[in-house]
Amino acid sequence: MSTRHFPDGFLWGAATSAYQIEGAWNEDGKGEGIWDRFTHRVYNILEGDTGDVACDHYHRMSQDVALMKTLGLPSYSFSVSWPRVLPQGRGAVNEKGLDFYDQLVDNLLAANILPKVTLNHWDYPQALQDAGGWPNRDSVDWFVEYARMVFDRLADRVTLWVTHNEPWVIAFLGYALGIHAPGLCDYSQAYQAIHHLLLSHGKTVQLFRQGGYQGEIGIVLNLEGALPASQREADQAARQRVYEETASLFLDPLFNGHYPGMLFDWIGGHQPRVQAGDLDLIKLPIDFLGVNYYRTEAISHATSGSLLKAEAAPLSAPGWGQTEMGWGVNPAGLTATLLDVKERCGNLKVYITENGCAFRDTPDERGFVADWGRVNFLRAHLLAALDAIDAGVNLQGYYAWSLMDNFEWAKGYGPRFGLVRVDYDTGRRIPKQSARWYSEVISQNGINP
Ligand code: IFM
Repeated sequence: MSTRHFPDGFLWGAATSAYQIEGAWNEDGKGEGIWDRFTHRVYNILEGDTGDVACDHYHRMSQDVALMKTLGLPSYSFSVSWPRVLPQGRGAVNEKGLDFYDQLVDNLLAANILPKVTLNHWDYPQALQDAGGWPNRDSVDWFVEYARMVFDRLADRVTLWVTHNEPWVIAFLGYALGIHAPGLCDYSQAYQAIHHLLLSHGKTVQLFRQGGYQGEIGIVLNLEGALPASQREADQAARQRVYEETASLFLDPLFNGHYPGMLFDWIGGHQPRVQAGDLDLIKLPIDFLGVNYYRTEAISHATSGSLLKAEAAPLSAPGWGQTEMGWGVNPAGLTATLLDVKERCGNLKVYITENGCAFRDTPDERGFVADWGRVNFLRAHLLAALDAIDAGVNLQGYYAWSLMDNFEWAKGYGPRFGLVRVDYDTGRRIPKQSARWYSEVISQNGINP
C-alpha cells in the first residue's frame, strides 16, 4: 500500500510539561507550586506519588535533548514552571530557574529542534493561590507580568508560544471537582477561573503583539469527542450541554466574543463576573489553535452528580478498546473534532498539540518495550488527521504525548504515555518500539496505512 504523505513543512514533535518531568521541586531557589502542596497532602494522588523527582529532567536535560536528536524530532513542546522562575509568582526572579530554560532552548536549537513553549501547564505558584488563585481578577495581571518576563528572556530564540494548556482541566478538575490542585469543589470559582484564564490569554496575546516579539502565539484546548448515548431527547440535550462546557465555553469567546448562551442559562448563578471590554481582549486574533485529543465519550442524561446533569461513558470505535486511563479509543473522533474546529474557527492554523495513550507496557529483560498497541493507536490517529487535512482542515503539525513516561497527575506514575520508557528507579531512558516507529514516520513525512 502506498505511503500517505503529510503536507510539506508539517511540524512533527513530542510534548511534555514541567511538573510532570522536571523533579527538583525545591532546588536552586524554586518556589512552592500548587502541585507540590497538593501531592504532599496524603490521599490526593494514587499511591501517594509526587513530582518531587519525576523523570529528573532538571538534572538530565542535556541527555534528554540528545535523545530527542537521535529520535529525529524536529520540534519539542515543553512548559515553563512558573514557580521555578518566579518563586512567589510575581516580583523577584529566580535567575537559576530562568537559566535552566535558557539552556534548554540553546541545547534544542543547537540540536536543530524547534522549541515550542507553554507558559501555563498547571503548576501555578502556591503564593498566588494563597492570594486567591485564578478566581481572583488580579491573577490576570500576575500572568501577564510572568509572560512578559519569560518573553523578554526567551522570545529572541523561541518563536512558538502557548498561553494556557487545557484551561477546562485547570478550572473544572482543579476548582470544581477537587481532583487536581488546588483541590477545590466550587463551580462558581471554576467559572470565574475560566474567565480569568481567557482574559489573561487575551492580554498576553496583546502584549506579544505590542511588544514586537516575533513568532506565533495560541492557546491549547482539550477537545474530546462527545456523542449522545442514544437518540433520546434527554441524552441529546445532555450531550449539547457537555459540548458547550468543553468546546463552546472557549471557542465562542475566543472567536466570536461571547459566552455560550444556553450553557450560561443552565449554570445560572455560577456565571462569572465579566467586565466591559473583557471579551474584546479575549477574541484578539491568535496565530493557531492547539487541539489535544485522546478519546470519545457517550453522553447521557443523569439526574445525579454533576452540575450539567450529564454522565460520560467511554465510546470506543468498533475493534478498539480502552486505554489504561479507561478512555475509549476512537480515531474518527479526531477527524470529527478537527472538522468541527474548522467549522467554528474558519481556516485558522491548527496543531494537534497532544495525542497519545497509556497502555500497560511490559519491558523485556533489557528494558525494551514492544508497544505495538501504542503504534497502532498513533498510526490510526495520524490517518484520521490526514483525513481531516484531505477535508480541508488547516492542520500544520502534530505532537505526540508524551516524549517520555511521566507523572500522570492524580494517577501518579501508573499510566505510562511515553514514546520512551523511564525506569523510575534508575532514571534510565529506553526508547520503545513506538519511538522507533515515530522516527520513521517523521523521516518519511508520511505513514503506511
Ligand atoms: O498528561 C496529560 C497532560 O498533562 C495534559 N493533557 C492530557 C495528558 C494525559 O492525561
